Amino acid sequence: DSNDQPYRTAYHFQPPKNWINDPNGPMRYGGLYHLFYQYNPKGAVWGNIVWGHSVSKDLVNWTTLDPAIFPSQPSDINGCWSGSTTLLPGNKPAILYTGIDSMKNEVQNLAKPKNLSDPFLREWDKFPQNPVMQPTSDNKIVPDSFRDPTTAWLGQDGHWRVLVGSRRRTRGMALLYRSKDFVNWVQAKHPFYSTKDSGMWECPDFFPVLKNGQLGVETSVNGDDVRHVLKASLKGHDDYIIGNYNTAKDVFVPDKGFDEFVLRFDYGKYYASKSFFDDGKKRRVLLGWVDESSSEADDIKKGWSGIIAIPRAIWLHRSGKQLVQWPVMEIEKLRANPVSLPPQVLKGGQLLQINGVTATQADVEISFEVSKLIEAEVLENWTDPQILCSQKGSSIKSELGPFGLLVFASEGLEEFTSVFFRIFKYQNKNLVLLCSDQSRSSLNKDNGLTTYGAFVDVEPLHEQLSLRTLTDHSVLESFGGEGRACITARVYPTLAINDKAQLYAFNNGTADVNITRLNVWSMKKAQIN
Ligand code: DQQ
Repeated sequence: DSNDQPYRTAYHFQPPKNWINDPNGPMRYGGLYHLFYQYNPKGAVWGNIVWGHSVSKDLVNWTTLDPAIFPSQPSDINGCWSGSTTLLPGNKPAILYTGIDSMKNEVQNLAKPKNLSDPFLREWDKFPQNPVMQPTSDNKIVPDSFRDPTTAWLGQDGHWRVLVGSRRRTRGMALLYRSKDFVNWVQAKHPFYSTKDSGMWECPDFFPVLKNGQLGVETSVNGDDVRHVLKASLKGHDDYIIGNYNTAKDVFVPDKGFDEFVLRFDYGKYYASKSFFDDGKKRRVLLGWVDESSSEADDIKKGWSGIIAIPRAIWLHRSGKQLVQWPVMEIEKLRANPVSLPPQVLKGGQLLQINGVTATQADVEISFEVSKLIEAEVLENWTDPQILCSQKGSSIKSELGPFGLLVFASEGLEEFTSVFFRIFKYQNKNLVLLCSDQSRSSLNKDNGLTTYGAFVDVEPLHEQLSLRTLTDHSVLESFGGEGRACITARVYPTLAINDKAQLYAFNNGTADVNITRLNVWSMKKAQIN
């Protein structure tokens, strides 16, 4: 009941109880979405890892099935870690996953559905000769840094390719393997791509995006109308590089000046994500893990840990310089009781309460227009947007900003989480910062209260500043600039829970700003489990 479980989410995916981390092998098969995930059947902390399994018709409502992959062979007896699905010719799914073998080495294993006519694909047969890739005395692979195979793609020669995350000392990399039959895999001579000091690459992902438009393409597609994205999960963040995939040479060529990871899917808490091509709606969908920020003791008390972020459609921004992410449209089915406020001025120092919504479970869209850009605070230099946001929280005034939303706010504002913009002049250009400030989110200081920040590549002279924030009891996902900057955060208010939470728009800057659009919906509970 929600009084005992004020932090349990109402429309974010999580299993009935226990620990989850990485989403694994998402796919659409026979019109049904499958989601597997790193799952501990025995408790709310990481351990005893198996592949949990849930299915959905719409990426919103989910049914939980029995775990699909669990330790049973010498090659996975110490754990069934992350991996992917690939649809083989004839629409036959195959799983590649990392097993922790009896020597505690990381190896890659293959599994196929026992019965293809079971729409739920409940049972999986492991290839008896597993593993299909492993560290040997001559391939120089570090046995504890060889994991998380990607979805495979077909090359020009009709052979399969797959990437596996790895490292050599501190140099992080994706190793390339090729196979004719999906069973015998041969390691390529050179790593597919690597970067200095990035450390172990977890959960790599490699996929094409169309140069134009929002549709997605199947993972093996290449050609003049696509670019390629290489993502790795690095020390708590999912970072990516955009480039071209030269099929003939089998190499990834990043854009000039962008050969390191400078772009990030989400500037908050979001990790080990995985994308898949949805052949129903012809889009690429991204799923990511959102860890708790609470203490382990609190996780054990509530009996669960970890959620999956709302699935996001993902495509290349028309600038070609970054990706755009937007919650899948199906989530809008949960919108109820719309509240719209007319366009209005939000004065410097003003706090505007938005009534009539279930603030703990809401979808909020707000857009701002600023006029006096001349007044923006001049920034001499900066290093990291997160540090800027930490130094300049929601109560630090400047000329233009902070303005945005207070979510999960208690009646006397003892607790609130703020998501806001701040505009700077930097080298004579306008620089837009989006912050998610959790520092005042809870009176319980045992929780992580880290502030997050990102720059949004919008020109506020020509465009409105838009923000969409989804709130769900202990999570907020914010999308700035129509999905050009995303920040996800976890919060555990003690007062602003259930029907006690309030929602506001605020402007703590000295200059007035215009609210051009403000639409809010209470979100219905999804049917999960
Ligand atoms: N989680 C899995 C690994 C992966 C890590 C283990 C990333 O396969 O590298 O649960 O969160």
